[in-house]
Amino acid sequence: MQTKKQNKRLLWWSIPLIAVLGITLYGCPSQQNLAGSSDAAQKVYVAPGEHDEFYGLFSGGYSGQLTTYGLPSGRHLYTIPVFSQAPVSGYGYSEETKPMLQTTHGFIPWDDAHHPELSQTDGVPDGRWVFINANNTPRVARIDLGNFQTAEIIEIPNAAGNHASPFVTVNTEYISAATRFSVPMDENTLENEDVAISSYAENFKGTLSFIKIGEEGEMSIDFQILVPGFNYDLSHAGKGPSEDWAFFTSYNTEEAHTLLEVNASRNDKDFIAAVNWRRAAELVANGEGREIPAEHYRNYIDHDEHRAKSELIETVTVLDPTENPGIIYYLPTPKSPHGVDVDPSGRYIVGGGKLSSVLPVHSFEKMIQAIENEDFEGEVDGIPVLNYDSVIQAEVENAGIGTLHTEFDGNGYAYTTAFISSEIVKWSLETFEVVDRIDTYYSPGHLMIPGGDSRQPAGKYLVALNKITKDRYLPTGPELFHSAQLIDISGDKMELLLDFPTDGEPHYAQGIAADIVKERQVRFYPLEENNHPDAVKSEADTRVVREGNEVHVYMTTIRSHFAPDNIEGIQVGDKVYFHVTNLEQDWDVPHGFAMLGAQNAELLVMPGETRTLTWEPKKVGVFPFYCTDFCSALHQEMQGYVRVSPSGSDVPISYGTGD
Ligand code: RUQ
Ligand code: CUA
Repeated sequence: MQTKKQNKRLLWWSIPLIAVLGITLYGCPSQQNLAGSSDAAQKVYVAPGEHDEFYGLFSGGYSGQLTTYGLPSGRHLYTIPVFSQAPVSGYGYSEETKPMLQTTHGFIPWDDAHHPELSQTDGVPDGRWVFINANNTPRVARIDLGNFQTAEIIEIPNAAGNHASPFVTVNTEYISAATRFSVPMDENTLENEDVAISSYAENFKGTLSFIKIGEEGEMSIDFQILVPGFNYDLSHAGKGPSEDWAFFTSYNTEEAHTLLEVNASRNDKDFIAAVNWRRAAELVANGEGREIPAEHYRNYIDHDEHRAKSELIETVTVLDPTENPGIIYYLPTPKSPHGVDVDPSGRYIVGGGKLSSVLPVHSFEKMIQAIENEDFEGEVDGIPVLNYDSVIQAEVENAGIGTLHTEFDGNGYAYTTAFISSEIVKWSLETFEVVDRIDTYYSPGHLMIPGGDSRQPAGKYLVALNKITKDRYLPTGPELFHSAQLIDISGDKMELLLDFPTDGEPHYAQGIAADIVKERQVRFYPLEENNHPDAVKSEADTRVVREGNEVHVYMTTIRSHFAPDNIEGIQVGDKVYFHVTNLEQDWDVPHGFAMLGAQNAELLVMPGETRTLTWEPKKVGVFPFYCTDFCSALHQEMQGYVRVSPSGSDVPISYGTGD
């Protein structure tokens, strides 16, 4: 009953696991589709013209974007460009959006985005913003759910591989963001250093960052906590009784620097770091901590000018736990834990026991007791390690192999993904016993229940986000989209309803009732509020201006023409800026702009907005431009020409429409 795919998985993960734990595989799903009682189709059917009940916000993984689906239908609604350039809209290509991708490493057109996280009020998703991390060049983005656009990106200094990120505290006071990779850090400045990699154990350190969120969502790094040179994997803030705390999994407490697959799997237990963020924040507010140089960019949309701006911030404040006891404790957790999830009551902290035969559940109450009793089994770099037996509430048995992530239904049950045994396991938060399991196709990473990491889950659907697709859909060559599987969790038995391909690699996702988000949608931008310095508000103001070898074309669009549509006097060697303002004041009427030979992408200009495309003509001739978005019956007529003369030519600048 073992399939090819499972053999592949056996090769790369199960062998060390089995060697270590001496367990055998069980619960392999068969290849056949078990979906569906006869009413599965009924349950996911959203009639034409009807809307879905939930928005699903899925990370794009290595696409660097965030994708939006309707649930339960699985309809792909929209892709939000975040960390990667998006030729489809000109995001990251237009002059207005390029600053969003600015970093201290220069302009970065790509990243690996893992974990979307909705803003919360009182521990419940509120539909204002969704945050998402960039793993590769550490950053966190904030997306405004009023217009589904990236509003801000902040870079995280003293970090490498921003994976345990971005998880919100109950009132979105902070977002946590921990480094995945530790890196060498100068003792005083924390600057990355030129040292031998073999000096890992002495020189490498990690940081846990806390990003403060302002009233309007503005992000700033309030402080970083210096931690030992482990790998930090995931995070979640507490809620209810535990709301002042945030929890981070770590692995590689062995501090290995090569062949981690083996060398970081030696210790029986690694740690969940429990951080009292409230206390740390108070310390920082009272002047504790050290301000050190740490250049990082904050890029944000200037809402007045409708364009992104970059600001370089020069320092951060760092807290050293050895000088500030009481801000961090370690909960020993078997064995290279991955996810860390806090149940809706805030009482239990579940570690994803990636290489463990049991799923460990810590008790927050016991943790506080142990801290008060100084019930420590040791310390690491001045951080107390709590006694495992004193803090553990339960070890869930038989929870599958390769358990990664857990979400909750709000009805007393938890659901955990098991990567190796390819299943989702439902267990009780009262008895800590498994009550149901369902096969997934195949190898789930994260799972998502709308609100499932909050105080108020909507325990109706669960989405499994699977890493391996194989035979699920029509084959598309060597690469297949990852799959999402929608499971009904409203009854005693989980039931597979639907299976749909996703874009990129949807690590994590968030879901929210559609009503919360859909009422707040921007339909167009009022022209009179467009204070972009290069905007033109009427065709009468359109013009072409030469400034040395720069030429600025101030252009408008309205169904179905450009003004101006014929431009002469451009020369090879010029740098031409097309500042295109879309005069439409109506929902869903963008115009596009594409110029033959432009070495970037199109512009897609929303009603009332201004976008700028830069073009450096290389050849003499007459070149067309046109609208790329089918905007009216006469869309094909929406075009124009630019005449390019040799450098130094005496053809004067001239332009016009309709003569
Ligand atoms: S991680 S499953 Cu960022 Cu678990 Cu992907
Ligand atoms: Cu404007 Cu097509």
